[in-house]
Amino acid sequence: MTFEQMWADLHPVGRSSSSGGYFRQPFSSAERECLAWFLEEAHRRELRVESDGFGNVVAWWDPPAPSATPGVLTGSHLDSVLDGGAYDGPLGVVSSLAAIDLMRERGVTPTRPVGVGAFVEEEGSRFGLACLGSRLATGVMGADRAAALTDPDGVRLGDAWDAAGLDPTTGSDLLAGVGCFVELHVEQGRDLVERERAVGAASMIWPHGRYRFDFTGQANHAGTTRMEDRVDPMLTYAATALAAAEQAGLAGQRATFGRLEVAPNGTNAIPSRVTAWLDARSGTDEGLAALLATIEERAHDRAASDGTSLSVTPESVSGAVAFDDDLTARIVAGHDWPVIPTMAGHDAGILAAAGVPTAMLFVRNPTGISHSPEESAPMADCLAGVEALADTLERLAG
Ligand code: HGY
Ligand code: MN
Ligand code: MN
Repeated sequence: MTFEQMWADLHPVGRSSSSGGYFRQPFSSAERECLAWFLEEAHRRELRVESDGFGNVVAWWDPPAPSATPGVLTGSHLDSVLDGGAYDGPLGVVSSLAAIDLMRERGVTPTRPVGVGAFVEEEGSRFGLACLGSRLATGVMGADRAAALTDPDGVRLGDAWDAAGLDPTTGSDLLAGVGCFVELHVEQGRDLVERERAVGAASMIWPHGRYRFDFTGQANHAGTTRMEDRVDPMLTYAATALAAAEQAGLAGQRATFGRLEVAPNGTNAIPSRVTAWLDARSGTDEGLAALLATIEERAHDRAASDGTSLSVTPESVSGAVAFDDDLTARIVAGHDWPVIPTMAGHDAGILAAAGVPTAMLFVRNPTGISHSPEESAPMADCLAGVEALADTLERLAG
């Protein structure tokens, strides 16, 4: 099964016929189909499959004789954002399987286990918390807190686990035998394009967070309420979104309101409530804290003049992550792969923060577009990524 064949097999799964984007939310039929595909490919390669009570899976290629050295984990995730691209996540999983095939063709025998992982709900597109599977597997998030998370339809994660036949009380042992992690990912910017390189490695992940802004006002008639009599939370939200973009732009940071809920959501009514989620990112932890403080201050100022009220709740905040310098140096030695920062979050960041020596490889994305149906990577660059990953795994486990 070549990379191209595996890619073609996954291509239709969860793909919208109107946008061409992907809807592979955790525990949806599309995401379960991706997982079934993964298990089948693991089986075809006679890999030993381990799973945990949360939905994470690792397929191991074991050395012929048991090894005392902990394994090398690779892989990524199979879920997508809403209407996402084909590459964010699956590229790392498919490339990992193809890299094992390539190593076998090269006659490599592993001296320590090599695992291909698929972490569940990396995007937080259903239950709101990014890197949920890796947070649970590392223990930085407890199963009880996670079980209470709800999706936009009010379904609890605990019930979604039940429906998927998972038992979260069994916890996770998946990372017990992991000595290091290397995640391959499509690049989500144009750094490699500008450097004219097909493959790069990661230096660090920017600090980032998700914050819920609840704006409350007074529902009223859109026609009969004079403009000066309104208590309109939409205006407070709108001014906050503009202030966030302005502030992030001034400081070379990122601020995005990409999700909104409006009550009652009627064309001819002033809303009673607007809930908006801010995704904020910055090069330093202090920068992120300052960005959030400024946005909150501007939001409160505007709320005071609109007569609305506002509360801000952090839903997940991840500090700066520096990848393992020694591991990265070992991987890039002798190659022309630049080492670049990323502003995107990854399971690799969670494992790195939990003390697992971790590195990342990126594959060039010609437009830099990601979290969109337009996300892409040329086949030649994907195959260069497979080779880079096979070289890396061979160096670490050959
Ligand atoms: O949102 C992110 O940064 C990542 O792609 N999950
Ligand atoms: Mn993503
Ligand atoms: Mn990803």
